[in-house]
Amino acid sequence: MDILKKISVSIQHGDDQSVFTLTKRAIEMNIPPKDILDHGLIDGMNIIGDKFKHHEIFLPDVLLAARAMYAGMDQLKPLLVKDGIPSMGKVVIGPVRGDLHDIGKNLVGIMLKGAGFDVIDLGKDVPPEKFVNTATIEGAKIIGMSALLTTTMPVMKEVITILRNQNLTDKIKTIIGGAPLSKEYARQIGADVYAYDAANAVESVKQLIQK
Ligand code: B1M
Repeated sequence: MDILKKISVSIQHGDDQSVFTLTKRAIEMNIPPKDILDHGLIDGMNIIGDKFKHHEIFLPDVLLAARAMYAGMDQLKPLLVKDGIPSMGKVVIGPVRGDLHDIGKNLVGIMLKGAGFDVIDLGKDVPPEKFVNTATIEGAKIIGMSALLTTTMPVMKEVITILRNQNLTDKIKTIIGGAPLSKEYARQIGADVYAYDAANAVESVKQLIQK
């Protein structure tokens, strides 16, 4: 079994120690960090998601997989973030109110930092006003919101409504992401852009910041 497959399987077993050791080894083998992420860690997490959906595993298994995911991500982080490059601008990010899924958002944050953006990470379960207030106070031009639950998706529209009511939509652009979202949903709620993964989020933010 190749090492990326082994990482994926260890994520599925929730074995954080193996994920740590295998990720370290993959880095030493000079496998590109993006490949370790996509074909190892994220692959494992996607399989966990499918099994959970079909009731083959339960919530504690998902929690263990998430912990194992961080054992790998923490090692990749310094490789994806380059220090000392001039700031491309500020981006406020977080999962919306009611949403505790932060792995994808953290990846987006890591990749944005790597591309030279100042990332203001609001953690998780972020109330709509907090996105707008922080962006205003910090002079951020972009608000990035994530939602992994169909029940939390509508909170994104609340943020956009606040921006509209305060006439801020020209100054502050919005990007949304997360597994249940789509380009069509972004259009429906008036978000400026939808990004399907972390690399696409970086490209989209670069384009938005130039507008
Ligand atoms: Co939950 N969960 N979960 N979960 N969980 C999902 C989302 C689910 C699809 C699983 C399933 O049924 N197949 C399902 C949602 C169903 C739905 O709404 N239709 C679900 C459920 C039901 C729940 C609970 C309600 C379960 C319960 O309590 N009964 C509960 C809700 C908690 C809450 O938020 N209030 C819950 C809890 C949890 C854990 C805490 C155990 C854990 C989260 C741990 C953590 O994040 N620290 C967890 C996990 C891990 C998952 C799955 C398995 C994996 C999510 C993940 O991290 N993926 C997930 C199944 C799935 O998504 N397939 C599931 C890896 C990550 C890299 O991908 O987050 O999609 P993702 O991010 C991607 C892109 O989407 C994009 O880029 C990222 C990198 O490529 N992206 C952005 C993400 N954010 C972006 C922002 C951007 C741009 C792009 O711009 C700002």
